[in-house]
Parts: sequence; structure tokens; C-alpha cells
Amino acid sequence: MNDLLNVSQDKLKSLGILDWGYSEESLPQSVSRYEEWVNQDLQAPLSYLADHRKDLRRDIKNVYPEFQSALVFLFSYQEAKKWLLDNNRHEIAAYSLGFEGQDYHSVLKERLNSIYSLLKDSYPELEHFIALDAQPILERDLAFRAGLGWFGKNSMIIHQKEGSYFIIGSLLLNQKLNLETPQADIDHCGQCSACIDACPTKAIDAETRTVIASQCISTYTIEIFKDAEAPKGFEKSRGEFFGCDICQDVCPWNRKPLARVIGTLKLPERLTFLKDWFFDLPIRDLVKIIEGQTNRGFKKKLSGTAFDRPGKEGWLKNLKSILSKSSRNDS
Ligand code: B12
Ligand code: SF4
Ligand code: SF4
Repeated sequence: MNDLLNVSQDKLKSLGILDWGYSEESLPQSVSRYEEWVNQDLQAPLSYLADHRKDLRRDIKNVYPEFQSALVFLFSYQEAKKWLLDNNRHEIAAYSLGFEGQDYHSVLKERLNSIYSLLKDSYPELEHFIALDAQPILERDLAFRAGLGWFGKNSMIIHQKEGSYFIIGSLLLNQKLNLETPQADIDHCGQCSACIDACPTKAIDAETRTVIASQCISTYTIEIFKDAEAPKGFEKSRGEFFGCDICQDVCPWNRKPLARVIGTLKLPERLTFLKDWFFDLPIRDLVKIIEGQTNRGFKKKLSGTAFDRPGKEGWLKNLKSILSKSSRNDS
């Protein structure tokens, strides 16, 4: 990773950044692939991908009309992943513990704002808009345009040196910066099909490199808030009950970056209950604890973490499907 104008490499590293890229192109290259995906209803049940905001994804200027350039950052959660793998824990997706156990949206917004403040020293007229997950922007395509990686068969953006355990966060800017625009990366998957073979629910469409959302464990465990049947094949998973990293864990491009990671999981004192709940308690006991809480009390307990998204009903759905999966396996 290089320095970014007046922001040093060391500063960027201290913000958990693995690499950054720059693009002046507001038009995504893969919008037709996205539209085809939605036309086949492969986003269902994620309705926000197919509603009135669908067309906004055709051009970043539909979201931020002042757009002149974008700085795209890759925020690591490699340490959390390493800790989870070393401890043979697969129940929760690594990103959820990767930002001190807090919801990455608020943590990364602060980090992006701090970079923006530093850049303002060099560009006093600079204005910005943060793109971080929730906006109708094809963020992987933006990272691709900024030269940060290629679209793996698992649909993740994969960085040649850093793999794919990162969150993409961008500063959309009202000025061009004095930076070179990079070349987009080429495909490095080759003949590999490890992610496709390993996905227990067969959610990856190898031909288009997209995910069939209704079959993905991540959708089922994070995005469905009511009781619902688990996708076919869920019983073959490793016990995932919040998100899923299987198609990244098997990717050869994640081996070297994880081998380089030193350090371990850091959770603030007030959040150590996350580890206790999710790893130390038998699932049956965790179900009982959650059942005994009011919706409000449960929300309050998880508030500020990534885990409050599914709500009490969603969590009970997740945990009970793991219980029925084990009883199926036992019989
Ligand atoms: C909806 C969504 C989901 C849905 C649908 C997943 C999906 N693949 O779309 C669900 C809930 C399943 C999900 C799961 C996860 N997600 Co999600 N998700 C999103 C969200 C909000 C929108 C994605 C979207 O627009 N999908 C539309 C489909 C059509 O896009 P796509 O699958 O990427 O398909 C593209 C490729 O096929 C590409 N393509 C294929 N071949 C080629 C070739 C060329 C040359 C080109 C140019 C393009 C191309 O074109 C398509 C359109 O861009 C983004 C944030 C954002 N605003 O972008 C985060 C995002 C994609 N998610 C992210 C993460 C971390 C995850 C999980 C790892 C979380 C977890 N552990 O559970 C999993 C990974 C599952 C997977 N294999 O994708 C990160 C990905 C970071 C990365 N390294 O790529 C994002 C970018 C959030 C962020 N800001 O960091 N997610
Ligand atoms: S996140 Fe899990 S369920 Fe979804 S595509 Fe990857 S391996 Fe399959
Ligand atoms: S597991 Fe293999 S096919 Fe899948 S994304 Fe990684 S390199 Fe590509």
C-alpha cells in the first residue's frame, strides 16, 4: 500500500486499511449483470435490491450528483477471521467481530471521516459522501474500477495480496485528486472451483459469478427476521448461525494473507458477553436465555453490535434451525 497524498501509509494501516484505490469513473461496468440477476428474481427476498432504487445503481451520480472521483478503502477483519479459524469456530461471520465487536457501519464511517479531514488540508474545497454498504451503489464494481481486485467465482472482490476478508468503504468526492487511475485487475480464479464445491446450499451461480440470495446462509441468518425454513443443504453447513464465510474460508487467495496476520481478537470489556454467548453456551441454553428476554431487552443487549439485525425472532429462528440440524445429524 502507498501513502495517499498527505495521509501516510502508517496512518492508513492504523485505521485497519489493507489497501486503497482511486477511480474517476461513475458508471459501473457490471450493471447489466446486476439487472439480469434482478430480472430473474435472484435477489429475493432482499426487496431493497429490486425496488425504486434499482435504477440508481446505473450511475453513482444518481446518488451523489457532485461526483468527480472516489477513494475506495479495504478495511480488514482478517484478525477476527484468524482467531475464529484458530479456535475452530464457524458459527458467526468474521466481519461481525472484526471491528471490536461493534457494527462496522458506525466504526468505519468515523474512520472514513477522519481520512476526509486529513485530505481537506490539501484540498480545502473538498466535499464528500460516504458509500458504505447501505447506499444503492454497486460497491464491488467500484472497488474493481479502483483496481483493488477481481470478481471471484464466489462474487467477492479478491485482492491479490490481501484476499477477501475486508469491508469496502468509499469516499465519493466532488473533485478529482492528483492521483493516477489504476488498471482493473484480471481474473485469477483460473480452473479453481473450491467455493462452488464447498457451498452447502449450492447458492453460487458459477456462470454469472453471482449468489442466489434465497439459497445463501448469509441471507437466511442475517436478513430474515421472522421464522422461516432454512435453505436446502443448510444441514450440511458447519453450524453457521450468523452469516457465512464458507466460500471465503476455502478460497486459496485467503491463505497467505491469514498466515501473515499477527495479533488476536480484541473485544472491549463490555462486549465480552458476545464470546460467552456464542461460543461457550450450549445452543439450547442460549435459546432459553433469548426466549426469556423481552424484544426490547434483547435489542438493548445487542445494540451497537452487528448482531442486533435479525431481532429476537430472527435469532430464535437461526438457533432452532441449528438444533434441528443437529438432531437430524444425530438420527
Ligand atoms: C445484497 C448484499 C448481500 C446479499 C447478496 C450477496 C451478493 N453476492 O450480492 C447477501 C445477504 C447474500 C450478502 C452476503 C454477504 N455479503 Co454482502 N452485500 C450486499 C450488498 C448490500 C449489495 C450487493 C449487490 O449489489 N449485489 C448484486 C449482485 C448482482 O452483485 P454481485 O453478486 O456482486 O455480482 C456481481 C458479479 O457477478 C459481477 N461480475 C461477475 N463477473 C464479472 C466479470 C467482470 C469483468 C465484471 C466487471 C463484473 C463481474 O457483476 C455483478 C454485478 O456487480 C453489498 C454492498 C453494496 N452496496 O454493494 C454487500 C457486500 C457485497 N457484502 C459484503 C460481505 C462482506 C458479505 C458476506 C461475506 C457477509 C457474510 N460473511 O455473511 C456475504 C458473502 C456472500 C457472497 N458470496 O456474496 C461485502 C463484500 C466485500 C468483498 N470483499 O467483496 C459488501 C461489498 C459490503 C461492503 N461494503 O463491504 N450480501
Ligand atoms: S456465504 Fe455461504 S451460503 Fe452464501 S454463497 Fe457463500 S458459502 Fe454459500
Ligand atoms: S475459491 Fe477458487 S474459484 Fe472461488 S473465488 Fe477463490 S479462487 Fe476463485
